Amino acid sequence: MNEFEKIPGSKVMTRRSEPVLTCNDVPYESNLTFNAGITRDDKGYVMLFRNDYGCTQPEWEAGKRFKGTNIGLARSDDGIKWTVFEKPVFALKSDEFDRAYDPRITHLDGRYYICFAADTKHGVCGGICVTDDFEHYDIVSMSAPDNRNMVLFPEKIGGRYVRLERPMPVYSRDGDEQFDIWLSESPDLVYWGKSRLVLGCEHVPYCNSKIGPGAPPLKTDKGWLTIFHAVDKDYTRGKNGWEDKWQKRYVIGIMLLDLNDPSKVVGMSKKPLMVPETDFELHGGFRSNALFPCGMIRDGAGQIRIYYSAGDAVVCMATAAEEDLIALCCEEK
Ligand code: BMA
Repeated sequence: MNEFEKIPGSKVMTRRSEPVLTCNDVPYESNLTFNAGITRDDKGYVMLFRNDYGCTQPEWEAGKRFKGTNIGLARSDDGIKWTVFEKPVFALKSDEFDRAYDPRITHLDGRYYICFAADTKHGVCGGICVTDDFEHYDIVSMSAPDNRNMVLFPEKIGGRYVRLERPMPVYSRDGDEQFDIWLSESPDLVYWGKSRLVLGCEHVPYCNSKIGPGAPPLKTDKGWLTIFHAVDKDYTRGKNGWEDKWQKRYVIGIMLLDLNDPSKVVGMSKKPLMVPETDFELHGGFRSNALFPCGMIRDGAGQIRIYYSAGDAVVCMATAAEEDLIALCCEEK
C-alpha cells in the first residue's frame, strides 16, 4: 500500500504512507538512498539522490564503515514511481575529494544546476555543477570550507544569481553547533560574495542547534517560499538508528523571503511544518528521527510536493496546497 494519509501533527501536509525510493529500487550497490534533489524536464520527473553503499546495519554495529557515496539518477512519469538508471551518475573521488552528496537541483537559464556538499581532505565545501542531460556534469564553483546545504534560486534577482547556504562557524559562535542560513550573490555562478545573514538558528523557536536551507525556493506572489531543516539536540536520547547514540531530531521549517531581497524573511511559521511521526520516520533508519528535505516542486494542480529523507535511509514525499503553505508563513509572523 502506498496511499496518501493524513498524519496528525502536520497541519497542512499530507504524507505518502510509504517511501518513494529505497535501496531496494537501486540496481547497483546501495544501502541508504536519501537526500534527493528533484526537478522536471520535458521527459518527466528527475531525481538525483545520495547513495551510501557497502555497509549494512549489523556490519556497522560490528565496526565496518561505508565503502563510499555516489549520486544516483532516477526518472518518473508521476514523481511517485521511480526507475533508477543502471549506474550512478556522479561521484567525486580524488586525492583531495572524498565524496559528493546531498544534491539539490535548480532549473536556471535553461540548464540544470546541482548544488552539492563535498567532503575534502581539508573540510566540507559547497559545490555547484551543471548538466544538460543528467549524464555529464561540469563543476562550476566550489566554496571554501566549511559550508554546505547550498540551494540556488531559479532566476537572477536584481541582476545577480543568488544562493542560500549554511556555513559552519565553530570558532566564533557560542553554543553547540549554532549554524545559520546565509545568502550570497554572484554575477556568473563562479564568484560569490555580498554574503549576508538570512536567518539565525536562535530565531527558530523549535530549534536549539543548527538550521540549513532545504530545497531551491519557489517564487510566489507573497515571496520566495523556502523550506529548511532545523535541529534540536537532546542528550537524554539514546540509540535510535545504527549509531550508539543519535541525539538530534531534524524537522522541516518553512518561511517566505522577500521577492527583491531574499536575505529578508517576510514570514515564518513558528511551528515546524513536519516532524518525524510515521514509523519509517521514527524507526529503522541510519539516523532515525531525522527529516531532511532537498526537493520542492509544484505538481501543476495547485499542490506543492516536498521530497524529504527519513532517517538518512529512504526518500519520502508529502504534499500541501500552495496557499496553505503561504498562509502558515503569514499567520504567525
Ligand atoms: C546533516 C548532513 C546530511 C544528513 C543530516 C542528518 O548534517 O550530514 O547529509 O542527512 O545531517 O543526519
